[in-house]
Amino acid sequence: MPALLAELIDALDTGRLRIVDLTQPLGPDTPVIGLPTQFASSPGMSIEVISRYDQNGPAWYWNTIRLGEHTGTHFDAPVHWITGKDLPDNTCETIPVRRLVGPACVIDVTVEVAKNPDFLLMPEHVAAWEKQHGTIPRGAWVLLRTGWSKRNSAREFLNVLGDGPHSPGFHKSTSELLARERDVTGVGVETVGTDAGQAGRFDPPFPNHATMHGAGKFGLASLRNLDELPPTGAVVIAAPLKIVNGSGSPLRVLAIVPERRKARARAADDAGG
Ligand code: 23J
Ligand code: MN
Repeated sequence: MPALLAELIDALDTGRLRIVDLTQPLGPDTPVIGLPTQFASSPGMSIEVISRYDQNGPAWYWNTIRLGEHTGTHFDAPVHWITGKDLPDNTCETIPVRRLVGPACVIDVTVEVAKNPDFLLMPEHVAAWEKQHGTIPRGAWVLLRTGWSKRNSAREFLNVLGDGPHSPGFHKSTSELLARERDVTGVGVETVGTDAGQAGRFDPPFPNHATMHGAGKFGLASLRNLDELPPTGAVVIAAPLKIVNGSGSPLRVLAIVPERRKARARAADDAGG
């Protein structure tokens, strides 16, 4: 094996690197987005046994699943939005796989979102983050850490009030900055979609979808465990199913994270000179 890959495997074996699962469990209880009633809705997931070591298959167990492409932890391809419909390589099956792996930039707005569930990330927040952590590199996955995935019930997670859902997202100008000036690979969020809950009322509606997908960028929704990632230094692998003409797909999102060295090991090294 090439030394570089051997070192990767050794680092995973010894705990110098760790894999963090950024994925929600996927099942019939997985919450799906609710849209205004004039639009078709996404079905929740259903799962039905084909056979389970029984007369339908004496030695095997398997299921049939049915679900919308945008269910649970999922990927948004550029063709998902009308703004991205004519771009090259805009579907799940045509996206070059190199684009599915990239450095993570994690912007923590947990405190702001705790005070305001309709919080929108502004360019000023990105500027403040970059002052501390450096410029967001081309090809980065920008992950918005809101704490939203700690909302365990569907009711709290979707947070639908009399006037529709309330959850955080991006201001249009921030999506433009990330897509056009930083040339990110995409954005990832802990909420059910990459736009804020109230974004159906924004101009244009769902501006993060419109901007990101119009620029050929991707989305990741319903992520969790972002609090286990450092602001920079992790690598995200987000590979959707290769659905022909697919607009998106449920997927397993993994992050490779450098493990902060235990204080004890560091002290021993320091003592040893
Ligand atoms: C369709 C319409 C609006 C939205 C969405 C889908 C999503 O969030 C999605 O899953 O892409 S906001
Ligand atoms: Mn989606």
